[in-house]
Amino acid sequence: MYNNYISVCFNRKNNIVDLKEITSHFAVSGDIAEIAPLGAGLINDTFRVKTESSDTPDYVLQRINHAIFRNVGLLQNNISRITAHIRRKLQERGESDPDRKTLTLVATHDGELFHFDGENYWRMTVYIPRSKTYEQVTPEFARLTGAAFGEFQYLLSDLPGEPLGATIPDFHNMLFRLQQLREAIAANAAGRLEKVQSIVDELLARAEAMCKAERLHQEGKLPKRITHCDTKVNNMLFDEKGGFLCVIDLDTTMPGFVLSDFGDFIRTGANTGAEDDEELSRVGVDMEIFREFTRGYLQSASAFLTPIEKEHLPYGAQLLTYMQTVRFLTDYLNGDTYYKIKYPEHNYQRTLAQLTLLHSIDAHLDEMNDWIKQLSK
Ligand code: GN1
Ligand code: MG
Repeated sequence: MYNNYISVCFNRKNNIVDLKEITSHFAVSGDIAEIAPLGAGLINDTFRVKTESSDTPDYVLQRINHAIFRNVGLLQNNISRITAHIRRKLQERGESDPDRKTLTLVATHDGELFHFDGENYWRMTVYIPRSKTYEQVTPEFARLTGAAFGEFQYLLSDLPGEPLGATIPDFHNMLFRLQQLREAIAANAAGRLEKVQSIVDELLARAEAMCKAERLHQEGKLPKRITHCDTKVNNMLFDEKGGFLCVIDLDTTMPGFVLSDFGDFIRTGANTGAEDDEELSRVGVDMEIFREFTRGYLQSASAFLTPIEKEHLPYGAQLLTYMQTVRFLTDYLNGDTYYKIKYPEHNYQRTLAQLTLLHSIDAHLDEMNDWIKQLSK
């Protein structure tokens, strides 16, 4: 619920929030011309803050969903360390335009990484000029994106200091996500269980197989590295010529399996339909995108991936699509308490669309495995 012209939005209690007033707490340059909603994230609320002059940058203002990111200090501290480290490494290697290749946080006048208005937490970054996001990519973009994600993981592999804290504990832990589903089934809070019983049965029948990554980790066979954990295609910025700029939405960058980042890109970027497509016949895995993303990813990540990680990449595509199906279904059963929805049955439609994609990935699994073997020769 936004009003573009007078730069206000509503908080959860339906009180008006003056976005210009919020912006005034941050150390921005220039006069504010306009504040308008930006992007299609399902968790935080994002706005573009335009300034009057072309000599001053525009900014991105975000209200952090604090019900989900409970420790905002830890969250912002992680992002500050990640972006500073990436910038330093890009500068060391003589990168020409480091300011467009990583995010720049804007502090408050008191030097804090976020502003608390008594109810909501806000943060700001510099808007990267002439950047674009996409919901779907071409094979060429997919290859660049794959290489960029391998690079992102590589750049963060020597982050100094303490390991990054988990901004959402157990975020991609399949055992935990299944436990949440089982709790949602038991509570049946929204009275929707009957409608989705056959999906529930199908998902639970695959539960054990889908916890393989956690098992491999417990056996010491699958490492945790710093991963982005939300590699949706719309979490990447491209320049006006289609070159890759940088990875955004760093909220969930924390220790995890590389399978997460690989799998979540395939789930979103290699889907011929939308994540919530109402026409299920449009949904399926685009193998050309899969092949090009994998080619790019292995170009930059082969150097550090173990054979077990490489071999399980197609499994990662299944796992992340399965996990997202479980998460949308859980939210549907709980009565839509987590993801923003646009209509009452939205989480149901998302569940169906993700399940359809999962079936398509299942059908292409052998082909995916063959491709990885071919690239690894
Ligand atoms: C959320 O914030 P956004 O829209 O980029 C979610 C991801 C899900 C995704 C599904 C913190 O990402 O985990 O995969 O929606 N982020 C969080 O589209 O839960
Ligand atoms: Mg996002």
